[in-house]
Amino acid sequence: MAISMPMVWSERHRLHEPGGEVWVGVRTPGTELPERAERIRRELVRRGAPLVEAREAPNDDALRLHDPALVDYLASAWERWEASGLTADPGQDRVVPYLFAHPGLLGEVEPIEPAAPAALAGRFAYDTMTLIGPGTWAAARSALDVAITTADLVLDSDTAAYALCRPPGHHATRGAFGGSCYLANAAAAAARLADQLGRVAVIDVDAHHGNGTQSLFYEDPDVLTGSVHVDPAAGWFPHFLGAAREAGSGPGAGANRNVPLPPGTGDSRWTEAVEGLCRWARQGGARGLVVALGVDAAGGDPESPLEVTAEGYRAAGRALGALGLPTAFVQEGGYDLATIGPLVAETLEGFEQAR
Ligand code: SP5
Ligand code: ZN
Repeated sequence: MAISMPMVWSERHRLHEPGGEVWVGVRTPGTELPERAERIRRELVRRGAPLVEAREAPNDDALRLHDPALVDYLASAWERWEASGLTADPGQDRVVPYLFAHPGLLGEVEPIEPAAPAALAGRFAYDTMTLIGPGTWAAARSALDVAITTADLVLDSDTAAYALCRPPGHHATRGAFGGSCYLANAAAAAARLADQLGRVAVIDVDAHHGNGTQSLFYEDPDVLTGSVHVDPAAGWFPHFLGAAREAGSGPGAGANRNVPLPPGTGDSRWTEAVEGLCRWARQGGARGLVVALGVDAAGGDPESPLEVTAEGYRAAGRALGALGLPTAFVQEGGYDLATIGPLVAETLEGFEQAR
């Protein structure tokens, strides 16, 4: 077997070195490492995928889904942090939020623009784990270039392409970042496809609920958003969102679908859930597809308790391919360095097998 769809990437992903994550107040090593993308690239090249360098997309295209305040913040967060002296005293070499502009704190009051960089971080970050370092902005911005270049290749070729995005994006919302995500890569690809194709679907197979993608299109009937994930209510990120009852609202009512699965779920129930989302997207009239391709549902991944195998990912690829739609794959999570490349490759091969 070989992979014929192009893989789009940017070496600028390497500029993002999260430097771990602050989890329950403790700086832990973290798993969203630069090596992830290198492993995937090597494996797909080995299987024949043509490598394409991302083109720089204009900011107006790339950033249109986000609040300009979030964009301005992310672009300047590291410089503000460094200038504040926090790197020396108390000696924190990444941007970490200090308190949060929680709705329970603010009520109806418009918050002050705080002078303290650690306070400002808590206006835009919704967790403590998603750290910002010197190259984070450049890398996050390049991941959007990768996603948009991929969508353009799909539109030009009418077939499929793969976006090797890093950092990932499906947890980023219009105005906030978290879950190792800063900017919404898959959503940007979906918006690009929807511009040309009308109604499109995002099917998110990452082990975690795609809360950012969901929220960006929650009221939009023309971007169907479906996600299969480990049940957040059972103790998994993002904890507060991802229930089956979240179905979209207003004109988007019915255009969001969540399939939470119990910890320990393996191939058969997981691939059935993916197939169900495929049927839902077809019945909903999707003319294009974005696959938010996290491979952290694999057994052995350190960030999720799902037990999907390489054969499960291949089966998911076949189901997605059988839809016959112009398709952009966008990389999300997947943290087991030994298997991340093969798992992505199996999915893409299954997809091409079914075309
Ligand atoms: C894109 C993506 O997959 N984001 C997932 C982020 C979930 N991170 C939650 C991390 C929770 C703390 N991890 C501790 C691991 C201890 N083994
Ligand atoms: Zn994930």
